[in-house]
Amino acid sequence: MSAPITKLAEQLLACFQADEQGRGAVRALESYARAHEDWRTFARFDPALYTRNLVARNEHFEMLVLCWSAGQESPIHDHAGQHCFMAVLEGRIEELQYEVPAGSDGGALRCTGARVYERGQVAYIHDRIALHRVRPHGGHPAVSLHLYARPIDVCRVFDEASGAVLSRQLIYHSATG
Ligand code: 2CO
Ligand code: FE2
Repeated sequence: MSAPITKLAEQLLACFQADEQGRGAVRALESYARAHEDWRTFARFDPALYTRNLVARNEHFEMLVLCWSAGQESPIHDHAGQHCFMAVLEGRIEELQYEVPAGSDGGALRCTGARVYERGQVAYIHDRIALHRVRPHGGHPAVSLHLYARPIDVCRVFDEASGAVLSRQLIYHSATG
């Protein structure tokens, strides 16, 4: 019998084949995050930076387990025009959203909101909504399951104070479980 996380990947593939927007993905991620623990096979922490561990990848999406030690955080970044879903698997995760002020030709980004997500909750972001920064909340480590549709190999990262933008190649810390 296949593992719950393998079944989730199959279910998501069916969702995206039926509908490019992947309606149904949120429900599938929520159900998985609330009920299962086999994601632990993919979880690896690194004291130096948050890790990105590949679970599944095809032409429609990629799914990763991200491990966040206390005090680690992502840079402020975008998502290459793709849909990004994030389900919390363990701990709590804070998402801070940012925008580039209208008409600005550089200068500080504006923080437009912050929200803490609990285990089993799913966040969604797209470049049309905001940029974001993600980090574990409450001084504890956290683990999250990320679904990008389509896969993202490069994103842009932004300096909060200056608004300066750099292109960043995204890497996997593990790809075999
Ligand atoms: N997008 C970041 C990454 O894939 C994680 S923040 O949640 O989308 O590294
Ligand atoms: Fe992100």
